Parts: sequence; C-alpha cells; structure tokens
Amino acid sequence: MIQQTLAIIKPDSVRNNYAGKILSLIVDHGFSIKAIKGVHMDTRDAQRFYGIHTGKPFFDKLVDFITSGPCIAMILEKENAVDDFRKLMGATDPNEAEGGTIRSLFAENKTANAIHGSDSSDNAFIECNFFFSIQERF
Ligand code: RTP
Ligand code: MG
Repeated sequence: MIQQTLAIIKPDSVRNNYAGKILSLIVDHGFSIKAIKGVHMDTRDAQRFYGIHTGKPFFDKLVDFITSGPCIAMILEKENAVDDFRKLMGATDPNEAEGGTIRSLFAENKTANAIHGSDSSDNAFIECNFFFSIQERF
C-alpha cells in the first residue's frame, strides 16, 4: 500500500551540513518528497509535537534539542513508507543503529540523533497535518 510518513532532519544534521546527503539517501531508497520546508520549532510546538513523551525523564532534553535550531520537515511517500523509513533511520541510539542507516552515519548521540520518522500510519497522518497545509503539498 502506498503510504506517506513525516520525516524531520533534526537540528544536529542541519548544523553539520548533512541535509543534502540525508536527502540523497532518502530519494535513493525510493521515497518521493511530497512536501518540504525549513522549520524552527519553539518550545510550545515541540511540546505538542512530542506530546506522547510528556513526563518522561528525557522529555525536557528532547524539547531543548529539537528547538535548538532549524529543522527540515518533509512528507515522504512510498510503498510501506512508515516502516521502511523507520528501517532507513536506524535505532534511536546511534550506537545500536545498523550500518548504513541514517543514524549510524550521521547521528551524534541518543538526543542529537539526526532524523525523525513517524512510528505508525495513524501518527504519520497526525504529524503530516501538524506541519503541512494542503496548499503546501506537491
Ligand atoms: P523520533 O520520535 O525522534 O523519530 O525517535 P524514535 O521514535 O526513535 O524514539 P522515541 O522513543 O519516539 O523518542 C523520541 C526522541 O526522544 C529521545 N530519547 N531519549 N532514554 C533516552 O535518553 C531517550 N529516549 C528517547 C531521542 O532523541 C528520540 O529520538
Ligand atoms: Mg518516535
């Protein structure tokens, strides 16, 4: 089934100038970019976007990091996009990420971990709508 997922190139990757290499990997793995823009989330945006993690021990660190600079948000489309993009991202902790994955190649640590991808098709729908209006989609 053709699916869409929401991906974010996180502030560490943007700062390190890895965005071009990450976009190439994404396109080479068969994903079509259906929307893309730069966003610098403020604390309220980040708390809402990562609302599911409210109260967890890493929540404040996560919000501080994701608001620390501009990100690149995008809607990606492909057969089985949600699960296939999670595979291309690699494990949350780059020390545990498989070779060749975006996190194994570009992440610094478990917080500055290069990339976000939706974790289910329901969340993909919610997250794509969080960032993009209909007019902003290709
Ligand atoms: P993401 O949502 O950013 O794509 O990452 P994920 O699905 O791989 O991981 P998730 O469990 O959703 O956690 C969201 C982000 O919180 C940070 N985190 N830190 N124990 C920790 O220190 C810890 N656990 C999670 C990570 O930066 C993770 O990407
Ligand atoms: Mg997640």
